[in-house]
Amino acid sequence: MAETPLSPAEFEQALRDKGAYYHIYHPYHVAMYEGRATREQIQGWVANRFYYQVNIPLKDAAILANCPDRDVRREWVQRIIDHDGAPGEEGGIEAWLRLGEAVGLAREQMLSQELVLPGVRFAVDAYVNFARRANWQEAASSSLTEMFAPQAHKSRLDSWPKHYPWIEASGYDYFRQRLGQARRDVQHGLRITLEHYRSVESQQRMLEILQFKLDILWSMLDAMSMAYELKRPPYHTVTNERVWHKGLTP
Ligand code: AHQ
Repeated sequence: MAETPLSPAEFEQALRDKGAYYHIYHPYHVAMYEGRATREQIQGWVANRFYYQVNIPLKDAAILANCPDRDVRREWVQRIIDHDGAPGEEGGIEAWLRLGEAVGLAREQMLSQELVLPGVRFAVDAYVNFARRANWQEAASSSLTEMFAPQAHKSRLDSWPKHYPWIEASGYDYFRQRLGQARRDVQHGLRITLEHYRSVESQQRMLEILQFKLDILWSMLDAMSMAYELKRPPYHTVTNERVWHKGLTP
């Protein structure tokens, strides 16, 4: 371990270097980008990522609940509004539902979460539960995988229309609106992070936290690979039915 802490610029670079493990390099994501994904694999990705999207506001509300700093809260709260939509506005979750319809999924099927794979649910729940029990700075900094997200959204906007003409163009609104929101959110997340982690130990811990979040994103695609590429959804040796649990929310 280094003897002296990294400077803010060095620490930011160390965080950005973690981009090498971002989920855009996962074979499932590469197949979607290169036009090799089937309709079922695209639909599976949209239906499973919906569970991630509807949990982002819960994750951000957990951060707000643990954060005593009004100035941080008044900026962080925008993330919930972006996803849930201000009164009279659509918001990201609704835009994701439209992405679902654009790839041929019914709203009710998305909202029912019947397609959400156990591995995806466990990964997303791990993120929300981390945000509930970690201190607000650590939970806030775990959002910084979004440093790499604009590249992901842009790659979909660049490649999907030409590879998947069957997807209605209206479905792409979410990726377009998220481009600007992600860049703004990363600026705030970075300010909090570069301010908070000043010691060698805490900087090492932040790199672990970022790897934890990268693992969440990678594991979600691993579960989808098993189900939609390898044709080995949970219990496939026992039944063709979807028998896995749909969440234990009280
Ligand atoms: O659409 C995404 C989103 O709203 C968020 C919020 C943020 C967070 O708080 O952790 N992370 C995130 C991400 C979104 N999209 C992912 C993608 O690949 O489409 C990327 C993901 C992230 O990098 O964490």
